[in-house]
This record gives sequence, structure tokens and C-alpha cells, in this order.
Amino acid sequence: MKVVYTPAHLLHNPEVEIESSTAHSPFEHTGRAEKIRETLAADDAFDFVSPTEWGTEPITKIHNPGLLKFLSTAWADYQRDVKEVREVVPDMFFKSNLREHMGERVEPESVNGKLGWWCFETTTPLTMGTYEAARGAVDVAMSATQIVLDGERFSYGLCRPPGHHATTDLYGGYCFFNNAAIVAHHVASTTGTKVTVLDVDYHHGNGTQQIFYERDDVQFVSLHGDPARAYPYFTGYADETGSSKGLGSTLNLPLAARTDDDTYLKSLERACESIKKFGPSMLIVSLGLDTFITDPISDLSLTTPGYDRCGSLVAQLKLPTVVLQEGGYDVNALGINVQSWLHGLARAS
Ligand code: SP5
Ligand code: ZN
Repeated sequence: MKVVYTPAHLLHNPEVEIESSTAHSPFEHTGRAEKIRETLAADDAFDFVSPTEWGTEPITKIHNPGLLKFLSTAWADYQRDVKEVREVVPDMFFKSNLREHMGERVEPESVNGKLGWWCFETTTPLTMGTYEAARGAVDVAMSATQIVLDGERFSYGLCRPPGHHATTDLYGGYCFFNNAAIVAHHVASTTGTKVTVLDVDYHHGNGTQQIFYERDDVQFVSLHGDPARAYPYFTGYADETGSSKGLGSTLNLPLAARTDDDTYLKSLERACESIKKFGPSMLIVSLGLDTFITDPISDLSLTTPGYDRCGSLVAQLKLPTVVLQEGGYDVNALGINVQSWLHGLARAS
């Protein structure tokens, strides 16, 4: 299987994350992608290739061009206009009910105002090279997708930073551009066929869901920690099933704490049944390994052999499949967990 990787991810290198009311070293750091790279590079089943450059066009087909423009200069703007700091975090977030009764306003002019306008939470700092790294992750995703469009059954894009929390207009949840949504739209719009995004990260892929919520050509199916207790708290409930043309094209399967391999696989079977009914020409997998039993920020109980079973089950859909990296924070196990999932996928084919 081809693996698309770029060292550009190293340019996004936060040292602080504000989470659980504490400033601490980040869960989402450069060592994650490097661990996956080392593990797959030592395995003959994987061939590494570099991404090609796709520019900003695939990004602005999904995201507000204002978000892209902001991210391209925000870190430098902050250094110049506010303060010289290693990493930049908003001190206020725009919430629409702040202006209840007062009508809409446009993006503020100050960098502090812009930060609160385009960002939705505190754990996603901007560092000097964040924009270049986020652009690199999109190139990785697009190049992995091209490999499958060119006829390979599978590919794996080692995306970092991840993407599934980024909405049309907002970044957060360690995500800047929604890598999976960008490629799903690219495939659906250039081939005129249906595409499914299967999101197995522990956290609900709120961004991907929002982007496709009213569309009937891209299905979004997600297994995740129940938002009644888990980040991102406000989306991912079972009664969210799409709207207008998209009604029925979103499926959320929230999971109880400590869900184990056998119980998880039953939900994954339900997910696969609904994918079969939708009938896509291609599958994009948002692969998060933060469902692992010892993940430091999650509470499910999957195991390394369990991931092999998950990959095998997904392979039984017999679809061309692009796997894109999302979360996973037990770095010691992250490489072997990705390897296990991908081996399950490739072996069952
Ligand atoms: C891509 C991805 O996996 N993003 C996840 C972003 C989650 N960020 C903050 C999570 C806050 C959870 N706090 C849990 C405390 C557990 N001790
Ligand atoms: Zn996650």
C-alpha cells in the first residue's frame, strides 16, 4: 500500500495546549506522525511517496476563502500587532447570541477579533509554520486520493495536522483544513459519483458533518464517544441525520464509555450496512486511533488486534478506499495501531 507523507507537518509544532482548564504540553504534537512514519517505514507492506502540490483551489471549494486568508497571515499579524509570542490562541470567541437582536456584522479588522471569528476553542494554537503544515496535510490527502483515482484499491495519507473538526468557516480541535471533506468533495464533483466519509476517530467529526449536512452526494457516517460526555459536546447525537436534500445521508453512532472490540465491531457493521445502501463509488476513512484503550484523552477500550478486525470489516465493502490520519494520542501504540488497521484492510481484499 502506498503511504503519502511530507515532513512539512513538522512546521506545526505547538508546545502548549489549553485543555481541561490547564496549560500543558500538547497531545497533538509532531511525534505522533513521526511514530507512524517510523512504524510503517519498517514494514515492507508500505511504500512511501511524497505529495504533489494542489494549491488553494481544492481548499476554497470547501472552506470560506476568508478562513484560508486569515490562516495564511495570522501568526505573523499577531507578532506585529499584538505581541511576539511562540504560539497564538484567541482570548475571545464569537458566539452569535452575543449580538442577539443586533443584526449581523462582518469579520473584525483586528487580529484578536479575527481569531475569535475563525476559531472555536482553545486547544489549537497557531505556530510560525502552522499554515504551511496545514497546506501540506491537504496535499497529502489529495495525493493519496489521486493514487486511488488512478486505479489502486487502497492508499493511506499520513495527514498532520488532522482535519475532521474544521468546518466551512471555523478551525479548532487540532484541525485547520478538513482534509477528508476536501477530498470527498473533489471525488464527488469531478467524477459525478457518490462518496462516503466513514469517520472512526473517537471524537465526532463535526466539521465533516456540517460541510455535507445538506448534500445527497456525500454520505457521512461516524462512530464516536457519545457527545453527551465527549468533545465536541454539541454535535454527533444519533438524531442528527442530515437536512433538506441531505436528509438520511448522515449517520451518527454514539458509543458508551469503555466500549470494547466486540461491541465496537457491531456498530461498525451497522455503519457498513448503511454505506452499502448508499452505494458510493469510493470510501474515505477518517482514521483516528484515539479509540485505543490507553488513549490519554478518550474512554473507549479498543485494542491493537481489534483494529485489524475493523480494517477487515471495512475491506468487505469492496470499495476503493482512501484512509486519512486524524487523531490518536497514545503515541507509543499509535504506529502499531495504524499498521494493524491497514493490514486488516489490505489482507481482506
Ligand atoms: C483530531 C482530534 O482527535 N481532535 C481532538 C480534539 C480534542 N481536544 C480537546 C479534548 C478535550 C478532552 N478533555 C478530556 C479530558 C480527559 N481526561
Ligand atoms: Zn479525535
